[in-house]
This record gives sequence, C-alpha cells and structure tokens, in this order.
Amino acid sequence: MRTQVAIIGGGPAGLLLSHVLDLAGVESVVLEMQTRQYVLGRVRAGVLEKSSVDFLTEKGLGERMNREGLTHEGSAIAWRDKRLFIDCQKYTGRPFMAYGQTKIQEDLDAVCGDRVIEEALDVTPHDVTSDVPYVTFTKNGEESRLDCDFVAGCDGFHGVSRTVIPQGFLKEYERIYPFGWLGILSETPPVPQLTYANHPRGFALASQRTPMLSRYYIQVAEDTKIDEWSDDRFWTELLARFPATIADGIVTGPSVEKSIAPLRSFVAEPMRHGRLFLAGDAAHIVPPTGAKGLNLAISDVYYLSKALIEYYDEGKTAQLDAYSGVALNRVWGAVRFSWWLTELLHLFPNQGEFKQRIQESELDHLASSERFQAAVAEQYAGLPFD
Ligand code: RFL
Ligand code: PHB
Repeated sequence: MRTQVAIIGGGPAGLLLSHVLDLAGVESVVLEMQTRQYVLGRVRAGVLEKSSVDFLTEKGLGERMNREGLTHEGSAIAWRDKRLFIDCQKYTGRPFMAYGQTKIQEDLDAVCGDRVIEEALDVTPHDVTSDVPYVTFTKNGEESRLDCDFVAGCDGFHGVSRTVIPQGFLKEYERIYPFGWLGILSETPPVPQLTYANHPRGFALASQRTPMLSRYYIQVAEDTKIDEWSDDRFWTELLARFPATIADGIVTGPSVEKSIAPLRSFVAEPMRHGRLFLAGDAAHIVPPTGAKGLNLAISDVYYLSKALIEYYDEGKTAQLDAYSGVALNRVWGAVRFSWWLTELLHLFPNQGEFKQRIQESELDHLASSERFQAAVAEQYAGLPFD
C-alpha cells in the first residue's frame, strides 16, 4: 500500500487532517486502533473557539454544527455567593460554541469513513528520518505495510508516534494535578450559561450539549472509583458547590453517561522528527479547565495541513519547517491559561484555608477589574490562528 500522508489515530486531529488534505487533493490513510463504534461513542470536550468553528465551517463541516451548536457570548465563574460573567463577545468580538466532540467525530466520520482503517493494531512508524518512511500494522492478524511521504502522529497521549522519537531529540514538560473530573451527561435542560465554580469543597462545572442534554463535572480525588458515585451522591455534591441562586436552577435527572478524566499538563517539544509530525494530544495535554484540548488539536491541524498542502502544491518546505515552532507558540499559551484557571478554581490537597482565600481574593480582583476580565476573555475566546 502507498499513500502520501499516513495518519496514525482517527480522533478529531487525525480525521480533520485527512479531510482537509483530501479537499486539497492530497492522499492520506488513517490507521485507527479502535473500532469505529468505540471512537464514535466517546464523550469528551464540548467547547469550540470561534477560530475552530470558522475553520470547520470553511472546510464544509459547518452544516450541522452551525444549526445545532449553541453560541455563547461568554461563560460565568461562581464563588462564595458571587457570580461573574466573562464576556468574550464584549471584549473580543469572538463568541464560542458549545458543540460536543462526539458530534464533531460523527461529522468527520461522515466525510472520512472510507479512508480509515479501523482496528489497525501494532501500528509502528519506521525510517521517519529518511525520505522513504513507512508504517506497519496488523489487521485481522495479517501484517501490512503502508509506504508514504510523511507520517502524522495524531494518536493521542498514549499513542505510539511520540515514542518512536529517540530520547535525546524530545524534551517533555509535565505537571500532574492531584485530582480528576467526574463528569456526567443527563437528559435535562442545562443552565443557560456555562458556569465554573470555585468552592471550598472543590471545583464544579455546569455545561451543556443541547437544549435537553446537560454536562456537569465535579472535582474528585485522583484515586476515585466511579462506582462510589451514585447519581444521587453526584447531584448532592454538585449542588453544594454552586451558590444557591445557581443551584436552584439546576434540573437533576438520571445520568446517561458517567466518566472520570485525570488532569494533566504536558508538552513534548519539538512536534516534528524528520518526516514525522505530531498533532493534538499526541504532543500536548491540557487540563480541561480552559476547554482548550480539542481546540489545540484543531489549530495544529490548521498549521500542519497548510504546510503539507504548500509542499505538494509548490514543492516548498518552509511551512513544514516552521510547523513545530508555530504550533508550540499557541500550545504554550493554552497550557499556561489552562494551568492558571485550574490553579484558580480547584481545591488542592493540603492547601489549607490560605489558598482558598487567595483564590477568592483573585476572583474578587477579576470581578472588580475590567482590564483583568478583558485579558481572561481574550484567552478563553482564543486568538485567530494567524
Ligand atoms: P484523541 O481524541 O485521543 O484521538 C487519538 C486517536 O488515536 C487512537 N490511537 C491509536 N491508533 C492507532 N495506533 C495507536 N497506537 C493508537 N493509539 C491511540 C485512539 O484510539 C484515538 O482514536 O486525540 P486528538 O485527535 O488529538 O484529539 C484531542 C482531543 O480528543 C482532546 O484534546 C480532548 O478531548 C481533551 N479532553 C477534553 N478537552 C476539553 O476541552 N474538554 C473536556 O471536557 C475534555 N474531556 C478530554 C476529556 C480527553 C479525555 N481523554 C483523552 C482521556 C475527557 C477524556 C476522557
Ligand atoms: C464540556 O462541556 O465538556 C466542557 C466545557 C468547558 C470546559 C471543559 C469541558 O472547560
């Protein structure tokens, strides 16, 4: 088998890259280890920056998103009995959209389906520093070889692509937070605004998917087992973490999905090794607090697809050579912002009341300073890709 770009991983980064390349006449094959059904069933992120919405729309993926996605002018932060609206529209002119990653995955599946090889096991890139890289994999017990010009590592944090880069070439930065997020989906009307809460019992978040589907999260200890959390226990804890004025408006109901995500900041530099290019979670992870993970996967694909298309159309390597630096510049901005918001809103073990008061004082400062709000809005809304 031969293709121009072998893409490892069929999550949002891998499928979007394949789709954008296809629109430009560049061939690709996507190797995904899971079944299609499994990939389509995952519940993850839910917030798209305007730049992401614009890019997806420009690439013909906006039909359902612009119909079903819920546009928001900003989001709210609650602490003690206070509530502050961070107005992205007012300060940046850039609203964001609540549209589930599950739906994006479906929209991408509809346009990429025939280029994806699902249940591709033991996927391994070879000779990526030569001009003739290739990828081997096993499907139904049979080994295959895919020759290519480039390999795109879009296989998430636990993928294989990053691991083939020899130690001395890669620098990794990591911070693991001592807690996770327990999330549920429930078929109940969501609160009108996406609302983050700082509370002495821990962080909470009220988010949404559709007018009849809500997404809620609470911070839990890192060793938490999901069976310890009945729906009743979840709702009681969630409501306790919001001021009464907000909690009174939360409609509870049976959960239709429940999962725990760990929180981590991670960056691997550079995002290129020879003809292997990393994109999305394969190269970086952010805690979900700033809603940046999926948006970074999309911005990486924006830069990488442009660079590959320039190479095939004009024979130039300038954008490929610049890719890692350009992508990492945006990545570090999002890593810093997600880290800052995580520090501001979560209960850290053994933090004592001191840190709680510092957090509340910073939130009071935010509430009293339009300049501070404008800076937060700018980072939350996200900057244009170029
Ligand atoms: P993905 O979505 O992880 O997709 C990678 C794909 O690669 C496949 N794969 C392999 N395929 C072949 N061979 C191998 N050796 C492979 N190893 C892995 C995987 O099966 C998968 O299909 O990465 P991508 O495309 O870079 O997209 C990134 C986003 O998915 C991610 O940033 C966000 O979803 C992060 N994230 C969240 N972000 C938010 O902004 N808000 C959230 O609420 C939120 N919740 C989450 C999340 C990520 C989670 N993960 C990865 C554990 C909740 C979870 C559980
Ligand atoms: C979500 O809706 O899943 C969501 C929203 C905002 C975040 C993280 C997750 O910061």
